[in-house]
This record gives sequence, C-alpha cells and structure tokens, in this order.
Amino acid sequence: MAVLVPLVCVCLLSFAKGQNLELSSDEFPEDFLFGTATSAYQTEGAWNVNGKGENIWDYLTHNYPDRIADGSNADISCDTYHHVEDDVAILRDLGVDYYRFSISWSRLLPNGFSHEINDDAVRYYNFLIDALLNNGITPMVTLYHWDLPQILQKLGGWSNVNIVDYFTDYANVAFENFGDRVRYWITFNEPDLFCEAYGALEFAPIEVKADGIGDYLCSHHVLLAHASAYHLYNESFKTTQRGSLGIALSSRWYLPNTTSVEDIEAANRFLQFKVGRFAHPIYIGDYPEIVKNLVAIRSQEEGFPYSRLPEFTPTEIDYIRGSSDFFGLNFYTAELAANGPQNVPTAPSYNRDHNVVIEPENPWQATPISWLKVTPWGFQEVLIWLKNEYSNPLIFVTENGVPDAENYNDEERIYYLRTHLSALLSAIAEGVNVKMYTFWSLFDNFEWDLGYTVKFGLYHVNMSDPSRTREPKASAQIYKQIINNRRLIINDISVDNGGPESILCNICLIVGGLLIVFRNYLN
Ligand code: PNW
Repeated sequence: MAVLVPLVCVCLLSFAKGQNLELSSDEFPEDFLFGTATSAYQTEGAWNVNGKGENIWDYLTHNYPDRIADGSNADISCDTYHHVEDDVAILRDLGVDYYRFSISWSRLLPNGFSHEINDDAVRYYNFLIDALLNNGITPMVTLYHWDLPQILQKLGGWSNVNIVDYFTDYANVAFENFGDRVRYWITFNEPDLFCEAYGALEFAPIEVKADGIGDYLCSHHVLLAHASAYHLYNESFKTTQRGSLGIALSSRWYLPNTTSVEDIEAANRFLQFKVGRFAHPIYIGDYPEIVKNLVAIRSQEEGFPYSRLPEFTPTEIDYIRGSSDFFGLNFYTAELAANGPQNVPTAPSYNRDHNVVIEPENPWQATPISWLKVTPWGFQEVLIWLKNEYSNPLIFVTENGVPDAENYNDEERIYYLRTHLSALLSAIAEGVNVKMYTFWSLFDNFEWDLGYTVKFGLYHVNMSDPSRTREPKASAQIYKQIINNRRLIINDISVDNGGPESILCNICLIVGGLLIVFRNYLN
C-alpha cells in the first residue's frame, strides 16, 4: 500500500498534466486527414545522380558554404532517393493518410526547360508514387519547394516574367507523367520567404539582392505562374485526373506589441504584406489596398516614376482570382509586431514599405530556433483570421512542427504536436473549414541556412552512417496513436507507449482503484 500510493499519484499527475491542454473536444471529424512532409532538396540527396541538374541550393551550398551554419549541404542528406521502399514502410507504420513531398525541378528537367525530360526522374517519382498508393497512402505533391534549376536563375529566376511559361511547362510535364495518380498538387511552398531572397534576405538565390524591387517582381510572377498552372490543370487534366490544386502560404500570428493603435495597425498590416500579398489576389482579387498604397507612396517619395509593386491588368486580376481549390497553411509561430521606423539605411526597402518591426524578445516558450516559439493559440488565431478574411476557405495545414533538443525522447515535440492539434480542434469548433494536418517533418533533414544543426523529424536520421539509419523518436509513437485513434486521447502517453513503466502505471491505477472501492465498501 505504501508503494502503491505514490505510484498512483504519479500516474494521476501525468493524467492531469495532459488535461492542461484544455481540449474543447478531442475527436477529429470523420473526414479529417493526417499526413507528414518533406521536400526534395532537404531530403532526397543524390544531387548529381542519374542526370539531375544543378539547382540554386546546390549552387549556394557548394560555392558559399560559409552561409550555412555548419558549412554542410544536402548532397546526400537523408538519401530518400535510394530509400523509397524503407521510407514508405515507415510511413505505413506511422499510419498517415497522405504524404507531402516535392518534385525536384532540376531532377525532372535537368536543363530547366521541358524539351529534355530526365527518364530517371520519371522512373524515381513513379516508383515513389506507386509505392505510396500500394500502401494506401495518398501522394500530395509540391511542384516548387525553393529549388530552382540554376540555369533558370542565371536568366533572372523569379524576377524574369518568362518564368511564368517555364513553370507552366514544368507543371505540364509533372501533370502528364504523374497526375493520373496524384490527388493533391501544391504549386508553391512559402513564396513570401523565397521571394524575400530577391530582396534583403540572405537565402538562395544568393547573388540577387534588389530590396523592395526583386521581392515584388518575384511574388508577382509567382502569382501569375500559380494561376497559369491552375488553369492548365483545370482545362487539360482535371476532368480525367480529378485532383485538386492549391498553394502553401506561410503565416505567423502577429500580436501587437502594445495596445496602441499604431501597433495594432502594424500587426494587421504585416499580415497583409506577408499573407494578403499572395492570398488576396487568389481569394479576393488584386493586392490588398494597404500594400498597393504604401508601396506606391514610398516609391513616389524615392523618385520612382511608378510603384515598385508591379500592377496586375484587369484580365490578370480575373485570371488569378479563384485559382486555388484549397488554402495550404504552414504555421510555426507567433511574433510581436510593432510600428516602425525600420532601421534600414537606404531606400528602397521592403521593410521600410511595411514599416513593421518584430520585437526580438517575447515571453513565450523557446525552442532551438530563435524565430520559433511555442504559441498554439497563435495557430487558432491564424485559422480564424483566414476564415474571416477569405470567406471560410477550405484549409489544409501543409506544415506545422518544431525542432527538438537532439533527443529521442522528444517531449517538447509531443507537447507542440498535441497543443497545436488541440488549437486546431478549437478552430474547427469555431467553424473553420480545415480538413488536413501535415506534420513537418517526417525526418531530420537539411534545414536550409541552419544545415543539420536543428532537427525537425519525427524520425532521427543518422547522418554519419552511410546507410542513413532512421529511428523513431517518442513523438512518432504519439502521432501514430493520434492518427490511429482519430482523437487526442489525453492520457495515451502513459497508456500505450509499450514501455515497462506504462504497464506498471496501468496496473497501479487498476489496483489503486480497487483498493479505494474496497476501502469505501469497508466503511
Ligand atoms: C519552412 N524562417 O521553412 C519550410 O517550408 C520548410 O522547408 C522548413 O524546413 C520548415 O519551414 C522549418 O523551418 C521556413 O527563417 C524556413 O523564418 C525558415 C523560416 C521560416 C520557414
């Protein structure tokens, strides 16, 4: 009895800890789907194998290794190119409904253009897609996850208007070769971020820096390319292939730094510059007024004869409006936003245009990445904001995840996963039309400028082992249970992780309960 009481207490305490999640309901709707994701450059490896061409990240990591935190590259990374069968077995074991991966443009079209298709790439992606389908997993395919063929970058990349045609040609090859089996297409992943690389951001492409100009040219052409791929799919493929197509936009939640009107307006303005700049043209039509006005005013002050933000023609506005079957949302964190002024010495500048500063310090739970704090409430806020702003669109969460402190017992990831799923359930209860949740990432992989210094995976990958052994972390087990149960069962950590302590815990709970009943009976 003396041993049992503390053990029962520990078990009850861990149960109570789960209760802190404040669930509104822990069950997911019947048609709700779960997945996980990777991207080609971050995980495939085989960077120059069987005809793959060079892309902008191959170029950056090979020529400017000092720009990567550990000087590394993704020449091999997880080597998913050589592990299709093993990886699909892992996905099957995890029990996901779908798997989000991206096609490497320079693997499929080594020269960037569609006149030469790499047979090996067609074989590889067919093999992957078929393996997924044979295991009951639906493929969700991203066409562009930041890895532009270097040859196209030399021609100006996303700042060259001809990229709209080059991208459409590439999309056409992908639809023709894989579309008969792909249910979900995503044209672009987080264009806000890769477009900022044409401005002030230190990212690939590395040699273009045209702040307040290149970033807007990029987003303009991305929107035209997205709409072009959407119309191509709708007109030539949709009736036979019956898939759907959307774009994945990243949104943080911006909380005003103070209660001042200026900071409240700054937080709203930042959402419009970051998310609205892409979503408004697709869901409402044209850029948001505030973005158009501010860039036009600044451009005029700087002596430009026209706005640095390109204008859409009325025909283009109609062409882009409505060009998405779903809103792909990547959510990671919230931030504190304050009104400018921006500390930038020269104009023009994207940061000066929006005139918002992000407070470097905030009180929320930290992670190994400085910009990523644990803010599940921000996830709920973003989902509700999207519902109100864009007339309740169909939303797929296309990314959500957190790095761990390099441990297999990744409780911080479990906490992040559970609290974000709880926030998602609350958003559903408030009428948000969200139907999918994708955890980033399946594997520890190459995290862009941070190299391998941070680990986002449900599975650890041993990067010094030539066979790149994968091993599940504790979070993989929890995600598996959530998917299997279709609910956020509160005490599943102690009930079903298979470990000896959980068996002990359950025995203690049962015996403890019986003792209490027995004592009550005696009384
Ligand atoms: C997203 N930032 O990227 C991407 O879609 C993934 O490829 C990436 O691995 C994941 O989020 C985790 O970072 C981001 O510096 C990369 O603010 C960097 C930032 C944001 C998102």
